Amino acid sequence: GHTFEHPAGRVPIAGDALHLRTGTPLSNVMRLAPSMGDIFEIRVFGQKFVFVQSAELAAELCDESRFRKALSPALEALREFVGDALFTAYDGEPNWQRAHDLLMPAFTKDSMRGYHTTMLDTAREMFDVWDAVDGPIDVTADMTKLTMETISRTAFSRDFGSFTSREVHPFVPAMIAALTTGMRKSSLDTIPGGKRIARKIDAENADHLAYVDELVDGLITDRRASGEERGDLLDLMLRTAHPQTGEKLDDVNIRHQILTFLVAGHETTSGALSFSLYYLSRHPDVLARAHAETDAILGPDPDAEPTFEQVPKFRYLRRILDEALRLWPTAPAFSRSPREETMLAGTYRMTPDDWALIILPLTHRDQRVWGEDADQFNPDRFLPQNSRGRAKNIYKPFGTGERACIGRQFALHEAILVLARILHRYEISGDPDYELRIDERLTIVPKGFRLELQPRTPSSEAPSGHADGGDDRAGR
Ligand code: FDE
Repeated sequence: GHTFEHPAGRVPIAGDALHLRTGTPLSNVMRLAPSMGDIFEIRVFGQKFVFVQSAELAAELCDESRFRKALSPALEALREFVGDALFTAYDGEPNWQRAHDLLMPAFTKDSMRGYHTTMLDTAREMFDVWDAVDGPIDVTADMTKLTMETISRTAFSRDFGSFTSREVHPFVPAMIAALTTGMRKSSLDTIPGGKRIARKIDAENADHLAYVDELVDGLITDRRASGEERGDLLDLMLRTAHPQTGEKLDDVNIRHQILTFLVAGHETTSGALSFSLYYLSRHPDVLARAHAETDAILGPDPDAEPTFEQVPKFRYLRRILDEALRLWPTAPAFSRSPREETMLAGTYRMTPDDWALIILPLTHRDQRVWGEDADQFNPDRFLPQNSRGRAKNIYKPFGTGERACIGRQFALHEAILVLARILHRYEISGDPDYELRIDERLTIVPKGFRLELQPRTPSSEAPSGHADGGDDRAGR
C-alpha cells in the first residue's frame, strides 16, 4: 500500500511511538490530528495504522460497493474471546450470515416491546439505590451496571444483582479481564520482548477466561436440559433454525454470541447515557427543554413509567442522544478495507490488504459539514429542518452497511427510556469544576463524572404546544 502523511520525527523500529502514550489510543490520534491531513498514518514497531479524519473520506469509505468492514488489530484480538461471533467475524465468514439472519428479528423496532419491561425494572432498581444514598452518584459506574443488567437479562435471563446485592458478581470483572486480555496483547506482537509479556498476561487471565466460558456454557446446557422457554436471545439461538438452510448455531458459537452481546451492548450504551447526562448538566437551556418534554409526556407523577408506545415520542431526548453520540461516539472508530484495489479520493491507492480507521470523534466534528461550531453541543442540529441538505454517510455512531450495529434500536430504546425516567424524577447538577476526561476502554466513557440528584416535582402545567419547537418525525 501507500505511505500516508505521518508525524514528523519517525525513527527506525519504534516508528512514531515517541508521539504516543500507552493506553490512550484515541486521545493520541486526536492530539496528532490537527497537524495532519484528512488521512494520515502512525507506524509503531512495524504495525501501520491509517486514520481518516474528514467527513468526506469517511463517507467514501462507507460506500459498500467499494469497501467493506475490516478487523482492526484490537477487534482481531477479541476473536480469542468471542471467535467468529457477529462483531468479530471477518466479512463473508459463514457464521456471520447464519447468526445475523437468526438474530435480526430479535432487534427490530417492534421487538423492543419484549424488552421494555425488563428495561423499566432495571431502571427502578437503580432508583431504589439512588434514593437510599446521600451525596453524588458516579454516573459512568451506575450507567454501566444498568446496561449490563439489562443486556444480561434480555440475552439470557440472568440477573447479576448489580443494584440488589452488595457484592459485585464475579462474572462482571472476570468478563472485563478476559475481554481486555486480547487487547492488551495485540499491541505487543511486534515489540521486543512482547512475546514474554503476552505469555504472562495469558497466564494471569486463564482463570477468568475459564470461569466466564464455564458460566455461559452452564447456562446453555441448563436451558437445553430444562426445555424452559424464556423468550430471550438464548432461546432464539437454541430453538430457531435458519429459515432457508435449516442450520442452527452450535453451542460454542452461541456462547460467543452471548458474550458479544454482553460486551457490545453494555459499555457503548452506558457511555451514550453518561455523555448525554454530562451535556445536560452543562446546558441549563437544554435541560429545561428536556424536563418540559418528560413532563408533557409522562405527566405530574414522578414515578410514571413510559409505555412502549411513548418511548419514540421523546424526540428532544433523542436529539440529545444523537448529539452526544456525534461528539463522543462511544464506539469511536471502525475500519474499512477496499474490496478491490482502488484510489481513495482519487489519490490514495488502497489494496484489499490495506485498511483505514474512521475516527468518528474527528469525522463527526468536521467543520466542512457540521459548520464552524462543530465542537459545540447543540441538539437542534438534528431537527429535520437543520439536517436537510447535509451530506450522506457522515453521521455513523452505529457503523455502516451490512455490518452496522444490530443493537441500534435496543440501545436507543433503552437510553431514551432511562433518560426520560431520570430527568422526570430528579433534578440533576454536576460539579461546575469538573472537566470532561475520557476513559478509553474498548469504548469511551466519561471519567470521574458525578451528579448530585434531588427529588423532583414534575411540572403539572398543561404543555404549551410543541415543547421542543419542531416536528421532527421526518427521517426517523
Ligand atoms: C456493531 C456495531 C458497530 C460496527 C462496528 C464495525 O463496523 O466494526 C458500531 C460502530 C456499533 N455497534 C456502535 C454501537 C453504539 C452503541 C450505543 C451500540 N453499538 C449498542 C449496541 C448494543 C448491542 C446489543 C450492540 N450494539 C450489538 C452489536 C453487534 C452484535 C454488532 C456487530 C454487528 C455485525 O453484524 O457485524 C455491533 N453492535 Fe453496536
